[in-house]
Amino acid sequence: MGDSPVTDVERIKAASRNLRGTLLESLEDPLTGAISETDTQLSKFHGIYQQDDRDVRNERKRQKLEPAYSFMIRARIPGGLLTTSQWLALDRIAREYANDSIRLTTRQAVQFHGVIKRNLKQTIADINRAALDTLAACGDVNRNVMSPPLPAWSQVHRQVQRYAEDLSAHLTPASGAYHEIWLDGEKLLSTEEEIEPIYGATYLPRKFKAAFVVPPQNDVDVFAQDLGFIAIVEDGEIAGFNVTVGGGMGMTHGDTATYPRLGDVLGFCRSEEVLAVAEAVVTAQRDFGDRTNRKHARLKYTIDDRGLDGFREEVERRSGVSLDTPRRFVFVANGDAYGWQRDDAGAWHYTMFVQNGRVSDVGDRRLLSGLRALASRHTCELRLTPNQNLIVSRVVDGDRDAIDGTLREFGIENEAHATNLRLNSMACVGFPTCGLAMAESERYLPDLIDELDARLAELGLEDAAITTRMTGCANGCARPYIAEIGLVGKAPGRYTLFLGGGFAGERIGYPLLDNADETEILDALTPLFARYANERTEGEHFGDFVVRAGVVPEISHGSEIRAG
Ligand code: SRM
Ligand code: SF4
Repeated sequence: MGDSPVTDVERIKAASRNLRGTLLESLEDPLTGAISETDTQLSKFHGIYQQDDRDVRNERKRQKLEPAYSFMIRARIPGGLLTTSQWLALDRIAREYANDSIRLTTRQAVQFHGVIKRNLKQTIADINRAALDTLAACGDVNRNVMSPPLPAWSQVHRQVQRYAEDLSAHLTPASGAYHEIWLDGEKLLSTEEEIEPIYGATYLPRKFKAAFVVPPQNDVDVFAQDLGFIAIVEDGEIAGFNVTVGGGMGMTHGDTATYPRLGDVLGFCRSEEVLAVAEAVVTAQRDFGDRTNRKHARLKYTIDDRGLDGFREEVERRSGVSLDTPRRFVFVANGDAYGWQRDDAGAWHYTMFVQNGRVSDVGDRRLLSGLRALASRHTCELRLTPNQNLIVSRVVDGDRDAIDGTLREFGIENEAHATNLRLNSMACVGFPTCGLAMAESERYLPDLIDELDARLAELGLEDAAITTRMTGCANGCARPYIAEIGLVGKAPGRYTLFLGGGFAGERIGYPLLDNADETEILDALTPLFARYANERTEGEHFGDFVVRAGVVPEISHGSEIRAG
């Protein structure tokens, strides 16, 4: 760091008057479907990304036309908890302003794609009318706080959800910019007096992510988070939380200074200390994170640079909390548990597979219409999962059959389309909307799963549940580095193949093949599946097997994969 200048984004934030910039002027400019370049950075803090349709980018350029600009809007939904009327509002927005689809994300939120500039304000207003918002869904602030969506212990999970909502509220920016710009809120005459008590005028050096989790399910992938709270449940009560820090997935192909990293357990805190500890972690990162290099600005690098012990002392000093020795916990899986399950209070929950989070009507599988019918007809809650799926939640005994009927009517019951491999797969958005995609992801993984399924079936492994995650670039939005099979896009049709991630999200995989096409990927995996069929021990997961069999080395810190 030293005397290096701060990044352009830092300068934009500093001059933005707490995220206002010239967004109002940009929205009113009728000459372009875009907003100004500096506003594209600020709009992220409001949950809005400017994009252009990459399928038609070159053709429009040839015709000397402006790119086909539209906007992605991300709503913030702590713990992914929605009422049926909120779902119906999202469904309306998808059909009126977006591309007839709702995209469930890997952080229990939803995205709309294809909203044009002149519909932005109305879309944001409609989201807020449904008692949701988009503020801080993106940007250099704390993002959507995750919380486990599938209750086993209804009381414990309800409490954890409340902690997630409290943390989300505590870390929401205080700036009035969002209300002024999108909701016609009163404009401050001067922003000089407006204080961001936690973030300050330049917010955080980079994005920041937090999650709560209740073992033994690691569905939120707590080790991929900047900040995690692992609930320690004793005698049916929450005794407190183990705090994790420094997880993160993003890296850059070929840049050996970047790497995915698992969070470290910092210590144990009592429930009433959660907000103080979280705020101390956030402000320490605010003050010590690298503002001169965005590729080195996440908390994971701050911790590796300063050391975990030094960071713990800083958090204890700032929070006034003395962290205890971490308590014991065990995770068994980082995926979702599908189908019907009953919680300890007797309510039922149906986890529905949503391929790569895309809720739309395709052929006989009418997910958008089916969920609209479900939300209109039945009494339930909807929970979005961190694996891009959806849970029809808190269903009473007598309603199960009716809900099963609705699922069948629209062709959206799990049995209709999913093998275990598919149920354990996810892909990031990628083309055509993501400006950073280097290879297909959401549009390609289903076909690759067909190929892999065929090979598994030939080996009698049709029931194998192997986590398979694909991303269109190395940013890691589907957390591929902790999948048992991770495919990370490098160029059109080419991927880095990571193997050996832990089934419970507790180990990073190793890059076995680089820049591989489909044939090379299948040629590498097929003999390994055959060995797995013959040599695995009872209950052994594929990721553990490839490490035990010496196919790939065990990775204990993400920086070890630099050579790969
Ligand atoms: Fe992500 C950027 C989509 C979860 C790491 N991510 C992006 C952008 C906004 C591209 C951009 O900056 O222009 C993508 C928009 C694509 C589109 O067209 O919609 C995008 N990220 C997503 C989503 C929608 C993927 C999905 O298929 O579900 C997820 C939205 C989550 C949410 O609701 O908030 C999403 N992104 C993640 C995760 C997973 C997680 O948070 O658990 C990660 C890895 C964890 C982490 O943050 O380390 C992730 N996204 C990134 C990064 C790399 C950050 C880094 O430290 O290097 C970028 C690029 C960046 O920030 O510069 C990025
Ligand atoms: Fe886009 Fe890359 Fe994230 Fe996929 S991993 S959504 S391609 S930024």
